[in-house]
Amino acid sequence: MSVSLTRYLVEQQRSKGHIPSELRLLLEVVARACKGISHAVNKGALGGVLGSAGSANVQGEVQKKLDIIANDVLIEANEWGGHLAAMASEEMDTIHAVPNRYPQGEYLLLFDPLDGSSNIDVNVSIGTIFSVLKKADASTMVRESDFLQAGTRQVAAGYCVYGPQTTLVLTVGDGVAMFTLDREQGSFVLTQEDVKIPEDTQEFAINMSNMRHWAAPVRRYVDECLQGKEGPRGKDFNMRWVASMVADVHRILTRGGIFLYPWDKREPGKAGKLRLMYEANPMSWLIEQAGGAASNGSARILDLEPAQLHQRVSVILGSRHEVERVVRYHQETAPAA
Ligand code: P6P
Repeated sequence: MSVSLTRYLVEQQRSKGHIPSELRLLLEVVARACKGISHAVNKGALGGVLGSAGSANVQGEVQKKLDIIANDVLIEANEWGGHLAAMASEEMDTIHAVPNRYPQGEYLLLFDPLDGSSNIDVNVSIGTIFSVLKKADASTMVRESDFLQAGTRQVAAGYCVYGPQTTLVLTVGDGVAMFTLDREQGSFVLTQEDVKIPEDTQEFAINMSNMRHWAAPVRRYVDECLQGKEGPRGKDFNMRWVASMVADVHRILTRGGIFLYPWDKREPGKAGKLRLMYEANPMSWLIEQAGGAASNGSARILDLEPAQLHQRVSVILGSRHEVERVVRYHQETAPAA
């Protein structure tokens, strides 16, 4: 008997008391929105959804048509449910408060509606990343500052990867579960629960073209991996880089590995490329819930107190022993306190 996402969430609610009904409803609405995005993505050229939208987002990046479609699908799906106070997206400058014509809820939804956009037109896996927080004070009008909470405050986090399968990966703080979209039934079916990442790995993921810009600890770590059996690690490593965080993280959750998008000296004032609130925090919680680790090189990502909604962060996450090694290398080169 297959277990649907709905049944899994009801059982989580009933047996573990982990998720109130409003949060369960929210997660089911997000999953339904991801189904809609998957449908649009799968149409590709047939749906006239490829290519640039001719606009730029708050990050100054060229928006793809599907970026905007995915954002609109998530906004429209989540506005009326009564479980949200507001939403925040990589594609929107500021928060989107639930319109007054709908009931306001206590949850805050953050998302990167379509991560990995550079891969859309070349038919490589992309995905939606989402994070759920609770509004601290239910009595006040929702503001951007309500979103500025550390990753440890998340009540749910996940992503949906649009690849050979459409797979929803979710945590509500009781481990990580994976649900594969059964297109015949039109529902997400539980295909793995209690996901665990091996503590060691022989596979690293980083954009090697940036090597000359990395800080010394990252350079040392990657150099040692490249030296293989003859080097200090005494084993050979493999390298992967999809340039879709969702795809790289899904591989790591499935078979282990380490993912690095570190600070580099191309723009020294920028902490990193990836965004803390709707990329690094949800992915870091999933990785930790699966037994891995996630650091910015000197601190646990989930402990970082955000100052801005779209702030960036250096990301090193995956198999625990490998992340700890990279952090150790940073500590060994950190200026004496
Ligand atoms: P680069 C996609 O644009 C993204 O935000 C992540 O999904 C991905 O890991 C990274 O950027 C890829 O960056 O510089 O290798 O293209």
